[in-house]
Amino acid sequence: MRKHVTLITGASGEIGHGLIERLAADGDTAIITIDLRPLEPEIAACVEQEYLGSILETHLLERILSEYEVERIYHLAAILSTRAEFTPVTGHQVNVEGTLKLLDFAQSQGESHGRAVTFLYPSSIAAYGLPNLETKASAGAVKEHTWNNPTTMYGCNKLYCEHLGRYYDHHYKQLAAETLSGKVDFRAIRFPGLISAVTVPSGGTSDYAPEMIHAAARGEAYACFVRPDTRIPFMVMPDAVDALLDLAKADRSALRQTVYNITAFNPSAEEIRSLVLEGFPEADISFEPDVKRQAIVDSWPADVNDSAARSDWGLSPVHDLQSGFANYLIPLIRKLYRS
Ligand code: AKB
Repeated sequence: MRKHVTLITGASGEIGHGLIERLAADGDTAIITIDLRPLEPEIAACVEQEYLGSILETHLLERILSEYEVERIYHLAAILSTRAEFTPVTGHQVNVEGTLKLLDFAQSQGESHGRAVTFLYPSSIAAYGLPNLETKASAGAVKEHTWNNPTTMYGCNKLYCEHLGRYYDHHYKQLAAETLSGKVDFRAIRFPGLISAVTVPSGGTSDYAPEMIHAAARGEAYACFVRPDTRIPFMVMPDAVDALLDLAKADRSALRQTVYNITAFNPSAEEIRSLVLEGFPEADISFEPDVKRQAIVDSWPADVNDSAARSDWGLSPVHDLQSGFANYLIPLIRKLYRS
């Protein structure tokens, strides 16, 4: 009898950190992880088995297939938008070929145990591409099927993998004599920029918000790489983790889409600076826009319409902008750097 488990790829990253803590606290499932980097010791203590390596290593997935019955996959491993622009082929390998391997792995698991494997896929606002600032201003809160013309390798990868997931779920080997689709229950969230009080991101383009806050708490000067008027959607990490867990638990029959926007607030970079200054009045934050990274953020929507997530599976973030800063970010970040 193979043990039933939840698999998390990219487990050492920002979302993985919060997700493992929450899943372990719920205690409903044993967790196995894959990442190139080892988990922090207190997170590692929450997991059944930690595999060190790349999702591209076939032998790792084969080992897991022989040892465990995977019921749910959170496929978090990815190369983010800024990093992928420096190494687009590696970005494609990890983001697309890696996801294809995981989808195929989920299909094999589903076929071997006869039930669908739930596959949670974090997509991104990077899947959108608005051509200029006038369009961005007039587009307002964009719906999932609009403006799907990403300008980054990462955005292209995310958009394509949403389609790959839909293919495995609904159309896999559609010409075969027997029906093989339906073994992967694919569910994707287009995440906004995420801000965690306990980890700092790397390689993304929405990183200016978390970098600004963490630099202020460390007493370091920060030059923000986008203009003060730059606006994209954001959410604090605990709400992002809740959203993943809520979508994972949702009744399949309630889901009318495979891909859902989510958001909690959409401040300008200047508004983020003001809130950081309320928490850390000594903070030294200036603006030195990087023209090329600015262009990427300008191509992302100022807001997204998440009404489908709210009505289909009850998305309901706890924190708005004020509460996110006052009740989560500022107090926890203060504690992080004081200890
Ligand atoms: C990035 O900046 O690449 C990510 C994202 C918005 O998906 N944080």
